[in-house]
Formats: sequence, C-alpha cells, structure tokens
Amino acid sequence: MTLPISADLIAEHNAKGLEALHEDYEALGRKLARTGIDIDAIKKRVAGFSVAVPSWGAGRGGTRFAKFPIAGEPTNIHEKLEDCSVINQLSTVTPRVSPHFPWDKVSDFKALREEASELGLGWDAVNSNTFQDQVGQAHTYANGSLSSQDAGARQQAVDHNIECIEIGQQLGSTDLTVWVGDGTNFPGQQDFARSLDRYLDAASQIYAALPGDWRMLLEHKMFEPAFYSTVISDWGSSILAAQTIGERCKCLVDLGHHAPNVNIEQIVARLHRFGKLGGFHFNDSKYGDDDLDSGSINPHQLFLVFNELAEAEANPRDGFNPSYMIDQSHNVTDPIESMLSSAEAIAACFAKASLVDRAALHGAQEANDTMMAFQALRRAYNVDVAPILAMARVEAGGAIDVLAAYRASGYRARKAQERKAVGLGAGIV
Ligand code: AOS
Ligand code: ZN
Ligand code: ZN
Repeated sequence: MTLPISADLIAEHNAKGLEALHEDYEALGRKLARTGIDIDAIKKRVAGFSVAVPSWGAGRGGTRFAKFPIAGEPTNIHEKLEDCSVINQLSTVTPRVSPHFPWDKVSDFKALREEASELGLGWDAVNSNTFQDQVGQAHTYANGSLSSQDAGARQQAVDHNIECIEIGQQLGSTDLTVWVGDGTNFPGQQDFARSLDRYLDAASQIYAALPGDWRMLLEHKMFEPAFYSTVISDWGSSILAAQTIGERCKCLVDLGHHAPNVNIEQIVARLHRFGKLGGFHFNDSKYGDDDLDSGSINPHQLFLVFNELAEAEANPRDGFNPSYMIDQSHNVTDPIESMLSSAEAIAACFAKASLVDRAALHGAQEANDTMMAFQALRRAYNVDVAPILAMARVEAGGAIDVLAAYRASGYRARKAQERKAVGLGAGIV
C-alpha cells in the first residue's frame, strides 16, 4: 500500500499532542465511569464505525450559478481516489468511496479496484446518473428518465442502471443507489399517478437485474431540479415504491432532501420499523439546500438521527445494515478539509448516541417522565467526545488533529503543481 501522506509526518504531528490527548482521554474516562460507562468500550465502537465518501465530493462543487475551482483540484477518478485516500488516512473513518457513473467511467475497472486498494480504499454504493444527458446519448432525459413518457428514454435509463450494477460487481460494491431528477415544473405537466406507474415499472426492471446479494437504494428528494413535483418526492413515496419493487429494495435518506423542519429522526424510525432503512447521504441544510457540510447547521438533528440508529441497532427487527455516505457540495472550502470536518462531526454524533443511557431513557419513557427522558438524551449530547475520536484515530494510524495535520502536509499545494487546472463552469448538483 502506498499512501499519499507520509506516516512520519502524521507521527510527528501526533507526538506534539499525544500527552494532552492522554490527559483529556483519562479525564473523560473518569467522568464517564461515574455514570457506569466504559470509555474504552465506546472507543472500540467508534473504531468500528465508518462512512463512505462520494467520488464527486473530492472536487469543488458549485451552485447552478457558478463554480470556483481551486488549484490542485482532482480532474479524474484517479486523482479523486488519491484525495479520498488522504481523507481516510487522516480520519481513519472513510475507508470506502462511492462512485458515480458515467462521471467515473474508465476502461479497466479491475485495475481501478486495485488502484483503490493500493490507496487503502474499498468501494461503497454505485450511483447511477439519469439526471443529465451525456454526449451522443440517443434519448433525452429532459422529460424524465425512469418515469419518462418516452419508452426509449426509460429503456436507456434502465440499461444505464444495469450497466452500473455490472461495473459495481467488478469493483466489489453491493448497493445501487438510484436518485432520479424526474418531476415537473408546472401543475398539469404530467399525471402524478401515471408517471409513478412508469417509474415503478422501469425500476422493477432494474431490480430484476440485481444480483442476489445486492440492494437497490431509492433516494427521495422533495424538489430540484424539478420545482413543482418530483416522482419520488418524500419518504412516503419512497417506501411505497420500495415495498412495490421488492424485498431488497430499500429507502435512502439524504438529510437535505426534506421540507424545512421535517422530523427526519422519526422518518428513520419509521423506515426501520418496516425493514426499509437502506442508507443515508449525510449533509446539512439551512433553507432548501442539500449540500452544506454535515453538522455545520444542525448537529443536534444529526445526533437525534444517530440516536434512532442506535435504537434500531439494538432492535434489528428485519436486520440493521444501513449504508452511510457523505453527500455534500464544497463550494467555498477545500473539499478534503470539508470531508475531514464532516466525517468527524458524523462520528461524533455516532459516539454521542452510543453514550445514551438506554435503560434510563426507556425507563423514563415508560414512566411518562418527560424531563428525565429528554435529559437522558441531553446528557449524552452535551459530552465532548473529541478525545474518544482522536484516540481511536491515533490507534488506527490517523491524526489527532486532522485539519492541522492536513495543512502541515502541504498536500494541496503539491497537487497544484502536478495536476492540470479545472475550468470554470456551472456547479454539479
Ligand atoms: C441529488 O440531490 C442527490 O443527493 C444524489 O445523491 C446525487 O446523485 C448526488 O448528489 C450527485 O449529484
Ligand atoms: Zn444524495
Ligand atoms: Zn442531494
């Protein structure tokens, strides 16, 4: 394995903070022990946690107005993998990359799999793209893809998804994530029922091609690029579709794809209750956006989502195996820094949810003791888990302070010398 950041640099960086980290970890350990929590057990849980990074997230994103590239930005999947490797090397929680086709298409996927493995990376869910037309494509997606009235466009979208599965098999993925931009911009533009019928029929054809150990994850989104209606607009449409399509068809929750103030943690519990919780795209949102850095706006909501996940894990019903991925657009930051910071925010909420005294919570719920039930969550949320995360990272070869180590490495400046410049242009979604 040849990793992009020198192990000596990380060790040198860690040496400066190790004594303080031990002090903080031991102090927190004593504090947690007073409430019967073993800090090492929590650290072990954190060490087993991981979240995938999206290949496209390694590039500078943008809005529909503009994109402002930075020097040293990756220009192809090979460079993206290298950047993803940096994120994993320092954070130790992002060992898998989620690819997007055709953006990441290469001629030799076996070689790509080996290349990733040399960088310490595996592969997560494969994402199809039927929200854009590609050069030379026979049928346009302007009027939809899986739900289009045009049978040719529907078939093309089905074929593309099947091709994504085949590529994913070569890479070693076992999930296909399907997000379609299908929808309308005007009342009356399409019939709500008939467009869903067409979607269900086409999606079922993809499902029929799914290998036995694969899952198909349906991602709902309230709006954008369609601004009046979308075909799979919410978790209700998503679960109905997943139930119609088949057992291994599950729902994927992108945190930014809901109406403002929607209770996402309750959606998580509902989907799990019916065996349909397939995965997450983590990001944050302030208005109608789906692309801000995870935990940057509402870390408490992220904690509450993980609290439901901890409940689901303890009560697996039909199984518990959600796929976790970061899905953000980095418009004004170095994408590596944003993903390092987001991975830490996500792991922190996972750790805090692990600290919840479930017996106290359930006891208070049963006794209708509202304040103590709330306090069971509040106590865990208020703990600063940074020493647990840092200790887990150090033990796995990562950095105590991921951002400081990254900056000290001079990685981006080096890449600015090596990589060709990215052109200006509109952003990606
Ligand atoms: C779009 O809003 C969705 O979040 C999808 O996950 C999409 O495939 C991804 O953001 C890449 O554009
Ligand atoms: Zn998403
Ligand atoms: Zn999105």
